[in-house]
Amino acid sequence: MRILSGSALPNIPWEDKPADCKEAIWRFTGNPIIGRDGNKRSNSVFNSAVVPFGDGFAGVFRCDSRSISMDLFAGFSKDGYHWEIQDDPIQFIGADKEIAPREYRYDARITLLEGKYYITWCNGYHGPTIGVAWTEDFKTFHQLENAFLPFNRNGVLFPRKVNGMYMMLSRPSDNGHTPFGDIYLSQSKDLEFWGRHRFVFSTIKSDYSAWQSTKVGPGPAPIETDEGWLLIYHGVLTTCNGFVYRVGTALLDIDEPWKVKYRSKDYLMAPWELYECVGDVPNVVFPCAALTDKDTGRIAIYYGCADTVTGLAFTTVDELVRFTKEHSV
Ligand code: BMA
Repeated sequence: MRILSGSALPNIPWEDKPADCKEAIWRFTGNPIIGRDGNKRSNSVFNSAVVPFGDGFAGVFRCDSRSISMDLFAGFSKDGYHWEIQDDPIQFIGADKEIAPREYRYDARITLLEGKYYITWCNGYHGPTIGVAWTEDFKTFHQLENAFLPFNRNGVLFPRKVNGMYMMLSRPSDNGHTPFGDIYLSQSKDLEFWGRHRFVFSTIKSDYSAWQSTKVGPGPAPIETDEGWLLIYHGVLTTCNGFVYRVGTALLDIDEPWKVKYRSKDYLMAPWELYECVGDVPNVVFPCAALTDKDTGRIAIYYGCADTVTGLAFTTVDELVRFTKEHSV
């Protein structure tokens, strides 16, 4: 199985799978890689996105402040493990004055598309919607129109046009801690006007695959493979103690990515480690970024842990594709 998107990334953060590990995804032994005090005023650093940049890496980080305001901060790393996150939030420029004022910003994804890094995030505008911006240097961020009406979360762009259209996955929601949520795909000719909305997949309302029975939402930018678009997503179960967030995968058709070829019945990753089970919101693993190395098929996943700290985990295209096909719903 081969990764077709992106390029070779010989410096991808990496640890081999431990000999006794039975999982398709294994955690970095030094987790969490970013603690809750990742910048000057942070209460927590989680649900963040990173990409290769220059001879290292850059990212857009969700840092909730000590007044508990949610905002996005640029960060840089030489090795993908050690991050310098700026103390001041990103100032987006160029937005129409109607949508420019900041309400809140969180849970960014980054997609390298036609030579620019596009940031999509949950953007407050009379309720949560999907903000869109681009940067070339992680210094100046140009904000475009919000993609959708409120309420929506978890917008993520595909890394190329498909059939001449830009494509975005998202999860329409409500104005609170949404107790529902299915994944949809929307299309655009210009990254401003979005339409041709297509249903992708929903929750599974039975104990057949209960970990994804309350809501599902797209995670990192889809990875193009020779078996289809590989989507890493989160699935949520409602328990008597609140929501539990786990990780699943799906393979979407290359030319019609709203068509699901395979989708994991069993989760691939769940809150098992203490830093995932204990924090400001317990029992959350929430993937927002995946680095890929085209040459080796290696994948490094960055994920939020218990809405408090940031973790790193490893897998390969072979592991994810095989698991998704062998454990498909
Ligand atoms: C979701 C989002 C995420 C968060 C998760 C668990 O609705 O707000 O940012 O990680 O809830 O609290």
